[in-house]
Amino acid sequence: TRTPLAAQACVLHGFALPFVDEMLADVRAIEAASPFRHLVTPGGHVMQVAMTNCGTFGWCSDRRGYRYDRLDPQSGMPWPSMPPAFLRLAADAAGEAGFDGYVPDACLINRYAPGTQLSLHQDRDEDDRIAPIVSVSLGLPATFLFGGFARGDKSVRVPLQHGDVVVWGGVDRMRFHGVLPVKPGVHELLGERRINLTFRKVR
Ligand code: MD3
Ligand code: FE
Repeated sequence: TRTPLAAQACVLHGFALPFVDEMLADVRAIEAASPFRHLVTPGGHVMQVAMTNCGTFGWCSDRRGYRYDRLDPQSGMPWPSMPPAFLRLAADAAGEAGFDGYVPDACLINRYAPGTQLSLHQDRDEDDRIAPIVSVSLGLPATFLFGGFARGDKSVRVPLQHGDVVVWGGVDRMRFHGVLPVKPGVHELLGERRINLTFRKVR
């Protein structure tokens, strides 16, 4: 089933479930080459969310700023390539939401421990500000904050479960969004973790 959030944003409940086993095996291979790490923000804060990437470009943050890079700064090697199952899921989900021909060139993988939150922000480091972002939630549930186009706009709370996919693009691409602190719990496949994959078109 599908829950509309706005004109060009929706939740596809359970859409990723048929892909989960393959995706988790792929995440294990990705983290073996490019481990999850806590990035430092330009302001000098260590991010609560642990991150890694796959695809042509990976999102990075350090004291110099936010950017996309072809190389993992920790290994000096290119980011692991985008697994075929990731590309298939991203394109299928985007198509289901009305965005045909979606080919992402980056996948940011976020790992949340219980208590971890992601404060309200916009995704503005991509050159393409129209192409959809496809987000896949795995493991512990979370409450997602779906806001407006200014930080102070009212936001709605959207519960996200293991296997849910959110797609947002077009006019809704630049909305503020965030994640409330993940509640303590143990997921049967992932244990005390939530993993979120966000597919992006950077260039
Ligand atoms: C709908 N990640 O990595 S994804 C990020 O769960 C990020 O890890 C969050 O925001 C996470 O940049 C949220 C789901 C999502 C994100 C942003 C949206 C859905 C959205 C923006 C507008 C509408
Ligand atoms: Fe974001």
